[in-house]
Formats: sequence, C-alpha cells, structure tokens
Amino acid sequence: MAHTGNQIMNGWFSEICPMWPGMALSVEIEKTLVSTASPYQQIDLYQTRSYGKMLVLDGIIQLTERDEFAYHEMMAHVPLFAHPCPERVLVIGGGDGGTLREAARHKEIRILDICEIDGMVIDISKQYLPEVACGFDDPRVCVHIRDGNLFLDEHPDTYDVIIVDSSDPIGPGEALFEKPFYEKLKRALKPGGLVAAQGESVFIHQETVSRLFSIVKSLFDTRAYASITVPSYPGGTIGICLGSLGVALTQPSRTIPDAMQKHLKYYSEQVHKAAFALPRFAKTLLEQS
Ligand code: SPM
Repeated sequence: MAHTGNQIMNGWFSEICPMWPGMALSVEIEKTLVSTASPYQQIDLYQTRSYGKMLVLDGIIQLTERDEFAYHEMMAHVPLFAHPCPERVLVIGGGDGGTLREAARHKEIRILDICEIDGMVIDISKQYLPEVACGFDDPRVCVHIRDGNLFLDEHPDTYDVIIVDSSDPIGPGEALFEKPFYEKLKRALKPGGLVAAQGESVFIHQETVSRLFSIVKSLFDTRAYASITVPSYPGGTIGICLGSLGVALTQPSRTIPDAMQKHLKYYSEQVHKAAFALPRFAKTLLEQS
C-alpha cells in the first residue's frame, strides 16, 4: 500500500505525496462518508464544502463531483473521436465509472469492457457517486474485476481503443506505467487501434512524463500528449499520453453528434485540437524523451 502523508486538520484534507514534494492540495471537508481499506488500497470518500463528494485512494484525490467532467470527457472523447469507428473498447482502471459514462455516449461502440482490479471502488462509487458510476448501467458494458496486465495477456488483437484511467504510479497503479504493460497494450490493439493513458503533469512530474512518453515512442509510430485542466489535481493539470497504430491523434476524425453535444461541458472539436498545443518547455521535454 502506498504511503502518503495526507491528513485532515481543522476540517481541511491535505493531499501530501512524495510524487509532488513540497506542495499540498487542500480541500475543505464537511463529512467523511466512507473510510475503509480494500485488499489493494485505502478508500476514502468525503463530502466537501465546495467540490461536492470527493473520492480519495491511498490519500490521493481521484475525482470531485465538481470537476470530474473535465478529466472524464477528455480521457474518453479525445481517443474515441480520434478513432474513425471504435467498435470494441477497453477501459483499464476507472472503477468510479466516469470514463465509461463518457465512452458510452459513442454509439459506434458495440462492446465496452472495463478491467478494474479493485471491486470495492466500483461498489462505493455506485453507492455514493451515482452520477459518475451511471457509466456501469450501459448494456454494452462488461465488468472484469482483474489485474489489467493479466487481462491484456488474454486479449491479443482485440480492441480499437484502450483507455488507461489509472491512479498514480504508486500503489496498485505502479505496473501501469512500465514498458511491459505498454507492450501488452500494443498487442491487444487491432490494426489501426490506439491507446490513451493517464499521463500525469508536465509541470510537476517531468521525470515520470518523460519516461512514459519514451516508452510510448519506442512502441508507437504515432504518438502525442494532450493536456487537461482539472483544479482538484495538483498543479491544476493532468495529461493524456497517446499512441496509435497509424491513426492520427491530434484532431477528431468524426463530428460530434447533436445528441452528444448537449451533455458535453469540456470537450469540443476545438478543445481536442488545442489540448495538444503544449507550452515550449513541455514540447522540448517530450521531444527529448
Ligand atoms: N476516473 C478517475 C480516476 C482518476 N485517475 C487519475 C488520478 C490521478 C490522481 N493524481 C493526480 C496527480 C497529478 N499528476
């Protein structure tokens, strides 16, 4: 289990983590709704004063009800609109259901698998975060409570799009940032397929981002890195690291259907393209990775 120094003091939760030393993100909380340990991690759920409910795994904020739409819309729609026809899709991690909720808006998808190692995250999200976990209600969704690495071994040449909605590379998410995992992701893709993974922050995790991007570069001819603004992640940004077997990534290949438009609060065609416009230091970092 990962050890973070997070603490609650005078009604404020502070996220303190060795991955971002010397800084802490604090959120005022009103009530602890869940505090329990699964076989994999500590799971806490808080009612906050101004960010709605907040899910915390091993002391690290995973989502708040107020801003989860930004992360989930981008994690789902950037890869799914980049692909011309995503029929079979896999989400690894993402046990809260938010990425599934957004992915399910794509009518092209016939099979929507999710492989999450910790079934307790799913159960708690269904009970306390129904507007996020409603992704599990879609009839195309098939839930696999498994280790993502093992699951991929059994599914070669299967998916058009794989989305890795992981926690950070400490605790159960650690193996999802290693080259053997990316080799398995590549093997699990159909020709023309693509992968999109939670890519940390170019501001505060340069070493991690550089290492992750160099893995993607070594395996995928087409690769790119996008940035998302999410206030409740440290530094206020998080990235998506993408690699494809030939499909262009930096612009949507389909138009957004009218029925979907009304649900979107963050993703648009313009935002898809703009997310890949990175500041100079980040561009240099990725070029040199
Ligand atoms: N479906 C939500 C799961 C969240 N996955 C990402 C969580 C990342 C939390 N840490 C952010 C650190 C910033 N680099």
